[in-house]
Order: sequence, then C-alpha cells, then structure tokens
Amino acid sequence: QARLSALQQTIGTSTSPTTATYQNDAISTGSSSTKPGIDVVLGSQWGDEGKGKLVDMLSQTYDVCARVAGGSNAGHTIVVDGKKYKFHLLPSGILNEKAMCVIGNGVVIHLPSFLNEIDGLKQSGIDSEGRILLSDRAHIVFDFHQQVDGVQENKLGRNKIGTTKKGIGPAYASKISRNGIRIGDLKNFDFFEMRFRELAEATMNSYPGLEIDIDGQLAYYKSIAERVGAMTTDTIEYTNDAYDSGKRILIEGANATMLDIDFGTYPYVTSSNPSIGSVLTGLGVSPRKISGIYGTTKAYCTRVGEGPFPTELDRDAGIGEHLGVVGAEWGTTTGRARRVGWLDVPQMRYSTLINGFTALNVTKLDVLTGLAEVKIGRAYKHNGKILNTMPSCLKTMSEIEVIYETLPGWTEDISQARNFDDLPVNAQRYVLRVQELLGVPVRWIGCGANRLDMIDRG
Ligand code: 2SA
Ligand code: GDP
Ligand code: MG
Repeated sequence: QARLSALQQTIGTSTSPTTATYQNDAISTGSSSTKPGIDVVLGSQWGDEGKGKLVDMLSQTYDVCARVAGGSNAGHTIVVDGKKYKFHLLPSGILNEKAMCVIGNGVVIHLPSFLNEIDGLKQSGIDSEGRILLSDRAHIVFDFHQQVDGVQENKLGRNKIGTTKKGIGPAYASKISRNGIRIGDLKNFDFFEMRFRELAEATMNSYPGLEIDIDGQLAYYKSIAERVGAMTTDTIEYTNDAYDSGKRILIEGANATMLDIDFGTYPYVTSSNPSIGSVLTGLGVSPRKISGIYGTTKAYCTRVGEGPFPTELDRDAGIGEHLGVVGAEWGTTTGRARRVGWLDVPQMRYSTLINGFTALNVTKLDVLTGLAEVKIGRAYKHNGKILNTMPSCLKTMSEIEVIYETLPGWTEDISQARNFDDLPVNAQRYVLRVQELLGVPVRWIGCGANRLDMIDRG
C-alpha cells in the first residue's frame, strides 16, 4: 500500500475523491460477489477485448448467464488448462455446468451454427442441452441472410464494411422491416412455413440471381423444430422470475460499444446495440435491476473490419507487429488479422459515458511486456482545437490528430502475477494512469490467456 501511494504521488494522481478511493484494494465496483441481481460485462472498444474470459471466470458464482445482442458474428475465446473453447452463440458461462444459459430476444440466431456449437461442445465432454433457453422472440438468421451479407459486401467493393458475413445485418434488417421470423414461430410450423415462403420470395425478388431452395430449407427446419422447441421459452418471464427469487444473473455483451449501430463509427458498425441499452431491449429487464456494469478493454486497442481507428499502428512492423503477434490478434470467428493500436482515452471516455461502467477489466497487459515505452492516446485535436466529444462524422474522424503521452515500459514476465503488487512498477503505473484518465476503477487485470491469468482487485 505504501508503495502504491508513493506511486500515485509520483505520477501525480488527481486529488479527486473518486480516484483517491481506488488506491485501496477493496474498491467498490457496483456489486459484491454474492449479491443477487444482474451484472453486465460489455465490450468498451471495437470488440475482442476478452469479455468471454471474464464471463467464464465470473460465471462460476452466477446462476444464469445470458446473451442479449448480436449473433454468430461474436467470437469469445476461453482457455482452460491450455484447452481452447470458442463460443459464438452460446454464452461463455456455459462452462459453469451449474448455470442456466439464456439467449435473449435481442440475439439473432443461425440455428445450424447454434446446434453445431452445442454438438461440438458435447464432443469435448460438456453437455449443455437442458441448460440453454432460447427466447421465443429472438429472430432467426437464415442461410440466405448470410448469402445476402456476402452480396452486399461485394457490391460495396472498396467501401465494404468488413462484416463477418454471418448474416447479422440482413437478419436485423428483416426484423426491423417487420418480415423477420422468430424462434417461437417454429412451434407453429404452418405459420412458420407461410412466413418463410413470403420472406424467401421477397429476398429472391430483391436479389436477382440469389437462389433459395425453399423446400429444402423447410424440410431442414421441420427436422429441427422439436429439438429447438424444447429449448424455447418466454425468457422475459424466466429471467425476471430468476431475479425475483434472488438468483444471480450475468450478462455477456457481444461485439462492443464502438460497433454499436447508434453510438459506433457508423456505418462501420454491426447492426445491433452492443452497449448497455441491449440489456433492456435484448432481455426484457428493468434498468433498476442492474448492479455492476463491467467495461472490458484491452491494455491497447484492436479492431477487425474496416472503419476509423485513430490510434492505429502499422500491423506489419515495429510495435504494431509486436501487438499483433504477441497478442495473437486474429479474429475468433473469421481468422482475419485484427488491426492494432494504442489505447484511446477519448474513445474509452465516450464508451464510459454511454455505459456508465462501475469497474473496468483491463486485459492483455502481458502483451505490452517487452516494449521500451507504452503510449496512451490522450486527446483528439481537430483544426487545432481539442475535441471534447467523439466526432460522429467519418470525415472529421479521418482528420483528427491524436495527442499521446508516453510511459516507460517493463520487461518482467507478468503471467504469474495474481496481485497488483506482483506487477512491475511501470506496469502498475500504466494501469493507474489508465484508471486516472478514465475515472473508473480497474478491478481486473489480464496477465495471460488462461482462465486463471488474472488479477482481481475487488
Ligand atoms: P457484422 O458481421 O455485420 O456484425 O460486421 C459488422 C462490423 O462488426 C465487426 N464485428 C466484430 N468485430 C470484432 N469481433 C467480432 N467477432 C469476431 C471475433 C470477429 C472475427 O471475435 O474475433 O472473427 O473476425 C466481430 N463481429 C463483428 C465486423 O468486423 C465489422 O466491422
Ligand atoms: P471477446 O470477443 O471480447 O470475448 O474476445 P475474444 O475471445 O474474441 O478475443 C480475446 C483474445 O484474447 C482471446 O484469444 C483470449 O484468449 C485472449 N485473452 C483474453 N485475456 C487475455 C489476457 O489477459 N492476456 C492474453 N495474452 N490473452 C488474453
Ligand atoms: Mg471476439
């Protein structure tokens, strides 16, 4: 504690009452470890911050784990004893065999991928059937939505979004256009068939050349209707009942705030609201029930797909290459190389403003090990003026200049660190500076990919 206090003084920690309280190990982050209620893990950058790992770790003490937005575009990786699990539609809490997993109404579900994921998990020894509930109101992603995703990307050419081609945008478009089909519709197959024929025909009309084997698809959906029906329920009632009976509920955000259709770098975003609002609209719970809101951020920053990235570095050389290679920055769903850059404080402040994080999970601190210096993008400047808000316009985004501050790096291996004091002084200094600049307590610090490679300051 004395060492920390000395450090705080050296780096000029602000005297604001909020930051001062973070000097204690017992930081208040919005939820105690056994309190009933709803806690949320969200991505605060452009995704892949390591949400899955935190959800897996936390879920051991929760009764219910839920997904509320996105679909099989998401990729959450968990490493347990060196074995890698990759989840796309299943919540990462599925590895806690005592937890029920809910896929809320805000998620769009590609059923073949979903069932494959369950079957794949069973082959690795984890039986999840019976522990997963699908919202009857969740929309279905059909194969033709995925084909349309590909066609739209090709049409955009060099202006493409860089989607995962999992049909997410087209499926949410069907939902918003009010001709989508929902999981619960499968329980009334005649109704499902009528809606499917209409939607498939409308899609073929809009995309000449796109062939849909309507009868083949209907036969497939008939063959899985019973299996899917057994998992389908009114998850709004289920989740609220669970809350009322004192259960602990953990929500796993997918994608991230800067990919949010409203708040992200539009149009280079996904087609859902991966920020805090999706908990309400994608699960059907009141904001009064939410306690902890945990923002996950890498100790640096990555983005996969096209679009603005103010602190981006050249991924093929120098520090960018270090972050990409040491951080193993390749997409969990598509295998695409992720773009890499420094931590971006204006972006993180914006994300904090929107989500109201009660604590931060700073992951992959170990990836910075070995760098002589570490930079933080501290402010944006445009036309000679410091910006106070995140620009909404792509053109302004392309013109901003980032002002950096530089901190000394460290060379010591931190993979075995389990307490804040185990970290080298310069690593501590970096984390404290991030905490100070964002005004949110850093509760968790990731020191490696394995489940246990984590410092919990709570
Ligand atoms: P989409 O497919 O319509 O949601 O794509 C729209 C944009 O959203 C980005 N996006 C993602 N960004 C980070 N991680 C995601 N999941 C995978 C992962 C990505 C992968 O965990 O690594 O494997 O490539 C994800 N999903 C969507 C996407 O890149 C577009 O910019
Ligand atoms: P998510 O989409 O936010 O769940 O993140 P992903 O799973 O797509 O990507 C995060 C990657 O970083 C995964 O490969 C994780 O295994 C890995 N990871 C998570 N935390 C850490 C960490 O603290 N250190 C290192 N080295 N890897 C981590
Ligand atoms: Mg991911």
